[in-house]
Amino acid sequence: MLDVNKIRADFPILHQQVNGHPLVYLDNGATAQKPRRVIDALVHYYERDNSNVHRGLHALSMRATDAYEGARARIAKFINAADPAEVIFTRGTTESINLVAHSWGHAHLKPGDVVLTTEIEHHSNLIPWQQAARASGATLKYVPFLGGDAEGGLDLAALDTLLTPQVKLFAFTHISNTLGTINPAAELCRRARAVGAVTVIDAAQSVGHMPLDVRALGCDFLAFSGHKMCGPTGIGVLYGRRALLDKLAPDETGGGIVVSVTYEGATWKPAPERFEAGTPNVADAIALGAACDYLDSIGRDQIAAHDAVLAQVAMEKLSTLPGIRIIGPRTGAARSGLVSFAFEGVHAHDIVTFADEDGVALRGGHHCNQPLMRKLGLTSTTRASFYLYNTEQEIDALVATLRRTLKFFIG
Ligand code: 7TS
Repeated sequence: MLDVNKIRADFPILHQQVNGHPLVYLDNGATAQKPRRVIDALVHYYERDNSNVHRGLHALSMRATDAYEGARARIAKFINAADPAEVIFTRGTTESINLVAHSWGHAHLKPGDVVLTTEIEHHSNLIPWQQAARASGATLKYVPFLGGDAEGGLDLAALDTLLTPQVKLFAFTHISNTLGTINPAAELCRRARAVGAVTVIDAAQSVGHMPLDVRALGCDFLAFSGHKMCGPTGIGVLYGRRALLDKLAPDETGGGIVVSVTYEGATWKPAPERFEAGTPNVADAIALGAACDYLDSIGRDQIAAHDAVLAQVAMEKLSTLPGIRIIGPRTGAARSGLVSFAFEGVHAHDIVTFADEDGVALRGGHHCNQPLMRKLGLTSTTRASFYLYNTEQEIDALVATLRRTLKFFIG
């Protein structure tokens, strides 16, 4: 069990009033708040060590380089990568997936090939594959999702026919940011590998919320963002298996990635430098390392259990509201700590605006899942997404504000 009161004390931002009410922050799927340890890491870096990395021989540059490379090693450990060189710093999940789609896609995809993804992806794990398929002449196919009690679960039986030797790459989300579905990622990787496909996992919603081990998952690439796991914005990671990375050309070129340059051309350093052209985001990378320390000091297995309890409590309490449609897997099914819902006749943006008046931060909209929304027969949902510092009392505040909103709109 998490000591939530103690955890809340670590997050300065949580102790404020919004519109005259204590802040109830339930928009963690969009971005998570930052503990003091992460904020301190940023301040420490800029007050003591700020310098460019990999270039200087002076004290500050060496300290900055050590801290930056130390953060890489820390993050490798956090996801159990075999080698820190398998951790490439990017701006976030979106940039990580684009890097694979551009570099890997350009080198490997050709007409007749199939790229497989799923119907429940965030646009960031959808549009890059549409573009890569278009550019190469490959075909993009989708694993459908189920309805009923398993709503939002992938149709694993359909994989039997979809996973053919023509499939060169299978990209799927670990956790859906709209449905809360937790996909059986290790099984998906195993089945993809059996037909020789490369796997890409979008771990944006999972890496800070549950134990994650890239070797146990058996994936080739895995993408995530620092800001959803208590780290800063503007920093993220692409994990790639070393054997694959060393065969890929960089997506972006410039300083820092070369062994030798002539007026005619250039040769690349190995990973990770090959993929980090220009001055990297040193401070945020270091603070992401601090976020790993923080989450491990709490325990991601404990965070996952806490998230799951809050999601179950939220679903039970929300289901007492008249006319609610809760989206995603039902009680007992694999579901993460987020709950999306909709009410006939009340727009999600109105719900979020009313909730804000009561100090409750929610998200309303299509959550960058437009094709999924259409399949669900919706234009938008309201989403409450939980994290380690949320409490059951905050779910009561959520239900209370929703009751007030429903009374206003429906009577
Ligand atoms: N993949 C998933 C599953 C996500 O939830 C998000 C962001 C991304 C990719 C993109 O991450 P970024 O850091 O590169 O932007 N999801 C959300 C959300 O649900 N609400 O705001 C952002």
